[in-house]
Amino acid sequence: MPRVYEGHLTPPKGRFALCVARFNGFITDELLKGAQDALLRHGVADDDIDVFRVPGTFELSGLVRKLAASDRYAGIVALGCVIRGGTPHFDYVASEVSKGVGQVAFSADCAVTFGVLTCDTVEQAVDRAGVKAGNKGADAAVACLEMANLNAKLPGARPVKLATVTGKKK
Ligand code: INI
Repeated sequence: MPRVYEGHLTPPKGRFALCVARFNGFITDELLKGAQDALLRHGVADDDIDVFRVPGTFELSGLVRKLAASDRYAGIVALGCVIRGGTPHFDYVASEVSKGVGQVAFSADCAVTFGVLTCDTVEQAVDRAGVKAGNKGADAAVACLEMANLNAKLPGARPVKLATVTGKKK
């Protein structure tokens, strides 16, 4: 029989970072609540969740890169919301955050997932922040948990540093 590696929805050792943009806060606050609730309901301890806030979605990638490099997290979730306006700004912010967080996800040892909404309208964003289309923050948190769980099982996996952000050993 082949040996199958897959992640389960149970917390591995280590902390989770939820990185959230304040821009479009009426949406991102809901993504954050969804992400936090999803982790807690899957057994992640409240004390093992750190929330980091940045001004806008553009700032997420830099923060996610630094947190991944700290080796202190089993998982990092990026949460933001970009809504198309009348100028090309949307395209620049959406493109940079997807590339930036994607690059970190590709190279980091920890799980990095993408809970950034890129919507044409406010209504689409509302639907994806807990109304008609579920909560994409919760979805990204569950995906992060699964990947963190899988990472811990991979052959040759390196253990995450079990320390809080302030350096206190757990
Ligand atoms: N930031 C967002 O998170 N969402 C947006 O829709 C958005 N728009 O459209 O402008 C936005 N802009 C701010 C950007 O993320 C940076 O914070 C800003 O450019 C400073 O670097």
